[in-house]
Amino acid sequence: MRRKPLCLLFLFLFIASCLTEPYVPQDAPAGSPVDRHGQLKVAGGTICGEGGKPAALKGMSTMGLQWDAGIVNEAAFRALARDWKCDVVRLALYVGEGGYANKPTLKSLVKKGVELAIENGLYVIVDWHVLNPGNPNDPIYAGAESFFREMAGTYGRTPNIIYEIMNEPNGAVTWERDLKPYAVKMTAAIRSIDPDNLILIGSGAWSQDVDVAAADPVPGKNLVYTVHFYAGSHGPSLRKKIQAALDAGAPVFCSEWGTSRANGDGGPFLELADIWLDFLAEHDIGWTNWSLSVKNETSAAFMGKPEQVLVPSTEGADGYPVWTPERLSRSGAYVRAKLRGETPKYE
Ligand code: IDC
Repeated sequence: MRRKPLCLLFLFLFIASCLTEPYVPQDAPAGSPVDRHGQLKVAGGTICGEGGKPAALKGMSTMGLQWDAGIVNEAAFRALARDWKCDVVRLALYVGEGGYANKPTLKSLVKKGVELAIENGLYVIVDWHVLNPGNPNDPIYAGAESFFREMAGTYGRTPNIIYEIMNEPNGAVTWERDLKPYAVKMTAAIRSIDPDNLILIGSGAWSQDVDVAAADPVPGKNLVYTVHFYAGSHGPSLRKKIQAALDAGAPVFCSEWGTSRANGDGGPFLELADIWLDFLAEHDIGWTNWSLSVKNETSAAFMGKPEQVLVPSTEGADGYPVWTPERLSRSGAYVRAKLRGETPKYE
């Protein structure tokens, strides 16, 4: 008798999961990144578009959505697509530090971000922002599998979505014992629903141990290893690790980098950023820059009060929203120029 309520609960959960509506894919706007590259895949150790040509996607990452939620708005995504010429936006869903574990409603913000990206023909990285604590197997991250199952079930039929299963593992974790088993579990869960969209996989030491991961890869297709750098803190020795990963045949994507030091502040170190971006371009490695934020730190792309900045209100020449130059930090102006293929100002 006692079991009855439990059975009913399971029945209810089963029916509810069957009712999760998949998002109806729509045609990407003509000329948009998704229109041009189509369904991404890994070929010859590189991320490629549907036609088999390398697709080094570039774009911006949000700040932790629990802090700068306001950036997920229609005008901002239009400005990022049209004026900043982004190919991709990364949605940073912190789990700790007041993120998803405390605030499950952030999931609807992620969905809004994914849908705004789709409407603008952008790729979109759903980043499970493992940071504090540093082990993705920590109980605080217990919701990972159901989160990604839901994302894959809802958006897996679109070519836009890219799953990033762990931002930056760190501390006392090893690839073999902690990270690879987690990646095997998560990729299996996603692949049981979405057979082909890219899955980004972090590594130890804040996603710098890309060489370690590449030497003992996760089985499966369209799996990509992430590397993160901050121009004021990381240089030749990290590039050497990336080179080793590439030499081992692993595809690499830089899902987070900043013009600052690794703490998000200091600098900006724009000449050092140039060296990094040239290196990435040489190897067809795409990137998303940290971050779409108004926080008073060098890596933040904007300046001013959140309510002034996060929704760009000025109409661009062709009627589209843009951020006016005084809203951009030195980092923001530099990265926008790089995204547009222009020569940035360094002062
Ligand atoms: C930083 C933010 C900072 C915030 C901090 C909290 O810039 O405002 O107080 O997180 O954890 C990373 C992380 C990314 C960091 C960023 C800069 O992925 O979350 O953001 N960084 O420190 N790895 C290396 C640097």
